[in-house]
This record gives sequence, C-alpha cells and structure tokens, in this order.
Amino acid sequence: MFKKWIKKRGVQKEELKGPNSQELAKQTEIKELAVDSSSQKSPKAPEQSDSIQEKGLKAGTQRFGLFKRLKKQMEKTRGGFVRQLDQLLIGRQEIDSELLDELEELLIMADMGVTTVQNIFENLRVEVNKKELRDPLALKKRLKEQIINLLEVPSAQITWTPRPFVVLVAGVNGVGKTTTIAKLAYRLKQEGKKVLLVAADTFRAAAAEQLDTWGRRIDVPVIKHGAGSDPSAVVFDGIEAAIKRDIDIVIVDTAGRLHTKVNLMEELKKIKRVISKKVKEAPHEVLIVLDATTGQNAVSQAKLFSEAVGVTGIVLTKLDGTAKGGIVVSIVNQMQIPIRFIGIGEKMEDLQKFDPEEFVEAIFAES
Ligand SMILES: Nc1nc2c(ncn2[C@@H]2O[C@H](COP(=O)(O)OP(=O)(O)O)[C@@H](O)[C@H]2O)c(=O)[nH]1
Ligand SMILES: [Mg+2]
Repeated sequence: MFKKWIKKRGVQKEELKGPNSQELAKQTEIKELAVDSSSQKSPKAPEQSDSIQEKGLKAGTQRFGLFKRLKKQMEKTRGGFVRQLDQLLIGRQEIDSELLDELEELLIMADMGVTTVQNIFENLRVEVNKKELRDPLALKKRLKEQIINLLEVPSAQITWTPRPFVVLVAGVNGVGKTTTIAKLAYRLKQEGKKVLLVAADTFRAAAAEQLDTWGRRIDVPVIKHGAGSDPSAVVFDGIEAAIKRDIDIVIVDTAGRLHTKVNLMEELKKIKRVISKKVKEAPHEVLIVLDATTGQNAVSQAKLFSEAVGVTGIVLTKLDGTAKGGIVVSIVNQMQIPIRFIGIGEKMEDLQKFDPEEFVEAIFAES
C-alpha cells in the first residue's frame, strides 16, 4: 500500500528503488579504484546515490505521514459518507435510477450542495443511459473522478514573492483566522521564510494577545497596538516594520466583527488600501477563512467577503469536526476560488495544503 501510494503521488521511481546490479557493479568499481589510489579521497558517487535514495524515501514517508494524518482527521466524514455509500453499493448487480437517487441524496446530506450534486448526477445519468457505466463499483470510481474534477479550479499557486509578500486574512468571528495564521506562519518559518504577523483585530483586547502568544510560541514577531485602536494604523506600522526588517511574508489578522457603527467590509477595504499604498500590488493574497462545520452558511460568507475585498484563496477549517466534508466541493464549485489550505485539527501541524486528489482519496479510503 505504501509503495503504491508513493508511486501514485509521483515520487520518482529512481529515488525509491535500490541500486540495480549494473549500478552496484559501477559502485564497486569506484570503491576498488579508491582503495587502489589510497592517497585520494573516497569518491562521492556511491554516497550520493544513497542520499538521493534516502531523500526520495524521506519525502515519500513525509507525504505518506501527512496523508495518514489527513485520513485520520477526516474520520467523521469518511465514517458517515463512505460507510453509507458502500452499504448502498454492496450486493448490487447493476445501476438503476433508484440507486442513483439514493446516492444523490447521500451526497446532498454530506453538504455537497444541491446544485453541485445535480451537476454530477446529470453527467452520471447520461453515462448510465448510454450503458457506458454499468457496474456499481465503477460508479464509485466515476464519482470520485467527478468530484476531483470539480475541485480542480484552474488557478495560479501562491508564489510567496515579491518581498514583502502580504497576505490579508479575513472571515467572521470564531472561524479560526488567528489559529490558521499561527499554523501558516509556523509552516512558512520551517521552510526558512522570515515571517511577521500584524494584529489588526483591535476589536477585542484578547485578540491581539492571542496572536502575540502564538507569535512567542513559534518565535515570529507580532506588531500590535492597544485594544480599540485603528486597525489600519496597526497595518501601516506592520508593513513599515516588515520593509525595515527585510521580512519575506507579512500576514495580517483582522476582526470578524466590529462595533455596529463601523462596517466590517468598509474597514477591510480601508486596510487593503493602506497595504497597497505601502507595497505596490499588495495584498498579494487575500485569504478568507471558513468554518466547515457551519455548512452552507460558509458559502454565503465566502460570497460576501469576495464581493467586498476580492478573495484570492480559501482556507477551510475544522474539517476534523464535521461529518460533512462535502462542503469542500460545494464551496469550490460555487465560488470557483481555490482552497489553499485546510485546517484538520488544533495542533500546529494541522494545516495542510489542499490537494483535491489526496483529499478525495482520504475521504473514500477504506480504512
Ligand atoms: N478542531 C479544530 N478547531 C479549530 C481549527 N481551526 C481553529 N480551531 C479552533 O477554533 C476556535 C476559534 O479559533 P480562532 O483562531 O480564535 O478564530 P478567529 O476568531 O477567526 O480568529 C479555537 O478554539 C481554535 O482552536 C481546526 O482546523 N480544527
Ligand atoms: Mg482571531
């Protein structure tokens, strides 16, 4: 299973396999040569091939570990959805319209959204009618393919350049913005990037403190002002500090709720203007954080923020806490904005890059 998985995920075969007999012979030759000319240092070739092999295995093992974690954290969705799916398919000899109806209902129950599910089944029904799709097990495979297709939104990857690369993070209260920012900063720091955080959620006194505590824990600087101060002023100072300190990536935390007198969207637009005045073409990425456990409500939030501040990417949190992971499909299909990261737990490591194929495999996985 492990090898099959690594192969599928595109780890180079050469990186995984041991040296073949020809290579071994070559290595032995080199070794012998080295023994003969004792004044010379051992040639690097055999060690190099080992280290490439080890590197390949390490990368494979790491990815496998991430996938395992994803699978484990998605247990609720998988348990609910796949078990019922298998119950529907077991013992069926052929696909009839009753089966398709039941399946359709199951996907809607998993929060995939009515329109999205209808689209999927329109395609499937055509294939069934044309007798291209007969076997219930093939139907499961086709379903997986269709979902992966829906999740693959054509979009550019985040480049994390130029410097400072500014990320604005928005979303309503409690969705997981601050936690996500900490996880992301931790991740980027591990990749060797210089990160700075800006606490522009000045509405609650505890908000800046929370970010500051995270900052200390992961050893990343945080720019903050006192509670109740102007969010745009903190952002101004934050960007200025980032330029001075030669920071690679600035991540701006914002409030999800403001005094009733101040409009949240207007405040975000103002923050955006302040950022772009300081750094041309920034913010380079506007992330909206959505809580997967809120179901279709997340889609309405995405639309609101998108209209106001032009969202470029989505972070979907708390996927570990819901049996309805289908919300992922619904959001992507309706928004046509890529999901950049998913939150699958409260640990620092529980922010994963979203990969449609891996995600669907994790949900459909049998054990
Ligand atoms: N289970 C789970 N909890 C999360 C995840 N992301 C955030 N949380 C929790 O959600 C709560 C609100 O998070 P917070 O970052 O303060 O939200 P904010 O108001 O948007 O900044 C906290 O208790 C977090 O630990 C996640 O991916 N999984
Ligand atoms: Mg917060």
